[in-house]
Amino acid sequence: MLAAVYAVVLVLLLVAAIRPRRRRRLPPGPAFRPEEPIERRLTRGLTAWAVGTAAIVLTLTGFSYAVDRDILALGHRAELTIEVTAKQWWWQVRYDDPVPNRSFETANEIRLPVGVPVRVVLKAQDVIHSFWVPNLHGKTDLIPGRVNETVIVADREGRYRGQCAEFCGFQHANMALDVVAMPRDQFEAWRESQLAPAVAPSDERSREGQRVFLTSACVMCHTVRGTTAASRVGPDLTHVAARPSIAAGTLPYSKGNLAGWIADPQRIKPGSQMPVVGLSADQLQSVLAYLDGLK
Ligand code: HEC
Ligand SMILES: [Cu+2]
Repeated sequence: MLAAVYAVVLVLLLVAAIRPRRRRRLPPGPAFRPEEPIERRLTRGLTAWAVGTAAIVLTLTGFSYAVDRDILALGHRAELTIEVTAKQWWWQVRYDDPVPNRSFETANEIRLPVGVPVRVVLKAQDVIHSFWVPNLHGKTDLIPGRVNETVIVADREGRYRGQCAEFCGFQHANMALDVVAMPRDQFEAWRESQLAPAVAPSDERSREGQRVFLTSACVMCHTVRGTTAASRVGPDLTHVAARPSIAAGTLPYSKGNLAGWIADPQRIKPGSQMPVVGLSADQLQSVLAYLDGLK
């Protein structure tokens, strides 16, 4: 429709550009008043023009209203609510459930069942961020002290990349989000696995790693459900080894990348809110064995 309007405007412009040449053939001399028939034609033409313009604007308003209603209705059909809290520079993701002990938290990843509308509640802890998964929806800001909402539906299975779309400081570019749309049953299985507390370490090395984790600075900032670690400064690590990436999409998940991150987060993401914790090489290996088991 807009293309048609554009084409009509261009044609009229062209006509206006060509016409004066014809006019030159008229007898010279000033015309104080157009003759009666010309005047009547002009009036009729202008009236038609005004009515046409009004009709087009009203039609477009109608379309816009219908689409907005559809989007709103989508929100009422939402079966799932996810609360996303943006922080410098990572995403805290909470899956809410009417039954409180069926809620859980993860970080930097959102999993959704395909074709199901999901309500996303957006908050920010420090500065303004913007939630943006280009293939799923438009940008919505996350503003400290305010709660915004958006509804997303993934029509096709697959992985979508999200990215903070509002400059939020030094590591703004390293604030990405993995969105994974999966079939309903796979999603439910994932949800059950996330609800479970962390698996207990099974060998000597990981047990030592857990001991180091729970007695060093890590415990001041991270949660591992099922242990005494229950701080919420950094991401929940209960199932960290099952995530596609670490540090908000900065590195794909692997034991090697995890080692690099824990040994020196400031080299990988300068300015990030995780400090270098002085661990010996042996302690680092144990912590790695422990975290890599948190599937
Ligand atoms: C002062 C708080 C603090 C301390 C202490 C701390 N962390 Fe972190 N940690 C964070 C924050 C904040 C992030 C998120 C950083 C980012 O992505 O910008 C993080 C991220 C991580 C991640 C990546 C998680 C993910 O899903 O992206 C791992 C793994 C991790 N920390 C392990 C540890 C370990 C092991 C220790 C102890 C040796 C530790 N942290 C100590 C605050 C802390
Ligand atoms: Cu941000």
